[in-house]
Amino acid sequence: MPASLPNALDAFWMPFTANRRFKAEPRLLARAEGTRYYTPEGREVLDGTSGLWCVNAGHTRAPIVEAISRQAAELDFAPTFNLGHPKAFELAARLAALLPGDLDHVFFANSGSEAVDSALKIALAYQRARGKGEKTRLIGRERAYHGVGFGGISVGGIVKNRMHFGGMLTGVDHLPHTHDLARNAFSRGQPEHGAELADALERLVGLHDASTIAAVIVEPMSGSAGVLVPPKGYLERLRALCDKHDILLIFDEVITGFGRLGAPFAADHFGVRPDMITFAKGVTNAAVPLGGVGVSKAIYDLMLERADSPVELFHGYTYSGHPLACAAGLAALDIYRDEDLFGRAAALSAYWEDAVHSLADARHVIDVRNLGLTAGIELAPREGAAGARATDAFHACFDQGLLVRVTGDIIALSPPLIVEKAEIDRIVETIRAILTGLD
Ligand code: PXG
Repeated sequence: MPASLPNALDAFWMPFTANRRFKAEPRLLARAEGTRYYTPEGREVLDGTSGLWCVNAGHTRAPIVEAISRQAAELDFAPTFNLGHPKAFELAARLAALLPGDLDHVFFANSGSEAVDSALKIALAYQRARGKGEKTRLIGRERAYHGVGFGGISVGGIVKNRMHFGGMLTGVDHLPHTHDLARNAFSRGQPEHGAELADALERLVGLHDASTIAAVIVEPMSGSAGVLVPPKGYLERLRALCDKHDILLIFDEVITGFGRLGAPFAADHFGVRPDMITFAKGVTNAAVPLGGVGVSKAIYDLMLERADSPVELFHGYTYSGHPLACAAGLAALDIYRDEDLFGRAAALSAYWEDAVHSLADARHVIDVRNLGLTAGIELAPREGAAGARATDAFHACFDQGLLVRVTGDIIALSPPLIVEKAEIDRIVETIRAILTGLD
């Protein structure tokens, strides 16, 4: 390429990417079907991560493709501010039926980040509407990922996602994370130790007083931080403390929703009921961006009754309930139901657990953890070069035809729920061989 011409990849400032490195050595995906991606040269790559934890039913599923295309021809856009179109109501009703307990109402956004900011704002507006307007503090957790909006990074706990962006929201505090290699390494499913970490909420209540705290938000299982599985009893304790102190509990289920743990939501898997659930990703099988918040009947009813103006919530997006997203969501929910994909994930999870734990003695591995169809394989970091070993593993896997995610020195796996046992074997064998050959 002549020096005067810009690199054809130059204009796109890629998110969360080392742009120089990528553009010098690009890895492109051109096509996908089922559990496979294909590069522009036609090379096959097994998708070990459901894209970014989102293509739960596998890629380019025909009913979703057809639903989107029919919808685009019939009604491309309709406002949902004081108007509506049938599929937004239909999808909200289907989601309300799928969401646990009394989470009977759905607010639509377009991404997980917007879902999180929406849930935080609903929490604040709810406390104010019930006459507790001094309850404004939001409590997150170390190592949490709640997207990249200012609300999400404020309650989030991934240092690099926060440290460059100033003071963020005021009145935010954090619980400690639950990752404890010394006590819990190589746990199968939920680790034994750490339920007492939830008691840190008592300390925060002691520090700030419950009368100032609106809500606690946690990922029931942290995905982005590298599959951090909650210790046995931890979420139950957090729920009990929130009840004791009249604090809302929000589960961020952007990753854990739609079958990832072998149940519709992590709240079902753990048997713990939050007051709100944020979702995105798998709701449309990632074919069209969509996010949202499942809201309890108690919150919704009170807001409608007590709000100080006819519009109860001064919040929403041009594309809240976009017709294409709703059509894709309805088709995705049909596939999940008709193919019993959440049940399939539950049935496969024992095979998955055995397979990933067979890597316990692979080179560099210092922890293996799993839940549902997720796994984290933690590697010993290279001396003075945190993250470098896992990044090399990511590149080697891709070149060997396997897509994985890495964060720090952790390889994160979350295959589509349609994955076959032979594909699970291939994922594990590829990783073992690559780790054996890696410095
Ligand atoms: N909450 C959680 C729990 C998430 O995992 C978001 C919110 C934000 O969603 P949006 O749609 O705004 O990106 C997420 C997103 C990774 C990875 O590699 C994870 C996410 C996004 C991109 C990469 O682990 N999770």
